[in-house]
Amino acid sequence: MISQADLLLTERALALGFDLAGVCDPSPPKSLPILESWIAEGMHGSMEYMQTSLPLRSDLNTILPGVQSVIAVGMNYYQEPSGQTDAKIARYALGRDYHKVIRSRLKKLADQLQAEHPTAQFRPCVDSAPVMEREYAQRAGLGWFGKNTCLINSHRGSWFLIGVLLTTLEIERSSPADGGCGTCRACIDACPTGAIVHRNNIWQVDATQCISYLTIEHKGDHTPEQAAQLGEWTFGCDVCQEVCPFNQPRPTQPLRAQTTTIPDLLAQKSWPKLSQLAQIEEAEWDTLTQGSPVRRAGIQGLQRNAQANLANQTAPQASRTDSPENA
Ligand code: B12
Ligand code: SF4
Ligand code: SF4
Repeated sequence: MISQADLLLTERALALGFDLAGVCDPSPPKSLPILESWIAEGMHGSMEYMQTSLPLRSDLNTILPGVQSVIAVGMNYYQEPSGQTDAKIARYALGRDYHKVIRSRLKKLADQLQAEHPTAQFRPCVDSAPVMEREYAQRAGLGWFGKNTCLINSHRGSWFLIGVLLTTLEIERSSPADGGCGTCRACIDACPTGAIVHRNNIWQVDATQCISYLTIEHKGDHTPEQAAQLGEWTFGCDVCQEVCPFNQPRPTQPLRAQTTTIPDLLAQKSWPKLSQLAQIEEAEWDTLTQGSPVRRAGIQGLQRNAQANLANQTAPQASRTDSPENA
C-alpha cells in the first residue's frame, strides 16, 4: 500500500486546482439499495441511463478491471450570479462545462502518478461513467450526506463538484467523512416544489419534482403544473444549497462560499434576457452554449424554460404539494 504522502496526493491535487482530495477502497456502494428503490419508485423520471447503468454501478471493475483505489476530488464552483439577466442559471452552469474542466485536471494527475508508477492504470470519471460519486467521495472523506442529498464538507459547505480517478494502485485510505444536519430542515422547507422527501428512512430527492431535473433532464413539453414549478429558474436550481447553514461563511469558517479560483468555472459570458432566450434562434443558441453545461437542455428545452419563467412572472406563485413524507 502506497502512502498518500509518498504520492504527494494533496499537494498535487491542490496544485491542479482541486480544493478537496481523498482516497477510498473500491468496494460496491453501500447506498446501492437506496438507488434501486429510488429507481423502483420512479424518482429518476425519464433518466433511463440511471436504470440501464444500475448493474455497472455495483462494480467499479466494470469500468477499470483490477481497480484497487478511488481517488476522489472536489472543486469549488461558488460564485455570485452576475445579475445582468433575469434568467436564473444554477451556479455550476455559469462557466465552462465542469466535466471537461475536472476531467482534464484528473488526467494530468493520472499522468503525474503514471510517470512514477508506469505499470499502474488510471481512469478519470466525472459523471461520464456509472459511478456513485457522492458515496465514494464520502468514503474518501470529502463530505457527508445532507438531507438535500448533497455532499457537505463541514468547512467548505456543498458548493463543490466531484470527480473520481480510479486506479490499480493500492493507496492508503482516508477516513470517511462524518457529520450530519441535526434538527435542521431548512432545505426541505425552502425547496419550492417539495422535492426532498423522506422515504425508506432516508432523505431523497424525487427528481420528477426537482426543478433541476425539470429544467435540464426533462425532454418535451411541461405540463402546466411543471411549468409553474419552474418558478424563476431557467436552468438548474440552487435553492436547497443557498439556504444551507453549512454554506454560510463565518469568522470561524472562512472557506465557505468563497468565489472559485478556477477561471473556467466563472461566468464566461453575459447571458441574454429571458425574452431573448424564449425565442432564441439556432445560430445564436449554438454560439451561446458552446462548451457550456446549458447545452444539455437543448434549444427547445431552453426556450421552453424561458417561456415558462416569463409566464410565471405574472402568474400567481405555484404552491408546493406537501405530504406527510416531507412534513
Ligand atoms: C442524477 C443526478 C441528478 C438528478 C437527481 C439528484 C439526486 N439527488 O439524486 C438531478 C437532475 C435532480 C440532479 C440535480 C442536481 N445535481 Co446532480 N447528479 C446526478 C448524478 C448523475 C447521479 C446521482 C444519483 O446517483 N442519484 C441517485 C441517488 C439515489 O443517489 P445520490 O444522489 O448519490 O444520493 C444518495 C446518497 O445521498 C445516499 N445517502 C444518503 N444518506 C446516506 C447515508 C449513508 C451512510 C450512505 C451510505 C448513503 C446515504 O442515499 C441517497 C439516495 O437517496 C450525480 C453524478 C454521479 N455520477 O453520482 C450528479 C451530482 C450528484 N449532481 C450534482 C449537482 C451539483 C447537482 C445540482 C446542485 C445541480 C443544480 N444546481 O441544479 C442539483 C442538486 C439537487 C439535489 N438536491 O440533489 C453533483 C453534487 C455535488 C455535491 N457536492 O453533492 C454531482 C455529484 C455531480 C458531480 N460530478 O459533481 N442531479
Ligand atoms: S435543486 Fe431546487 S427543486 Fe431540486 S431539491 Fe433542491 S431546492 Fe428542491
Ligand atoms: S439545509 Fe439543513 S437539513 Fe438541509 S442539507 Fe443543509 S444542514 Fe442539512
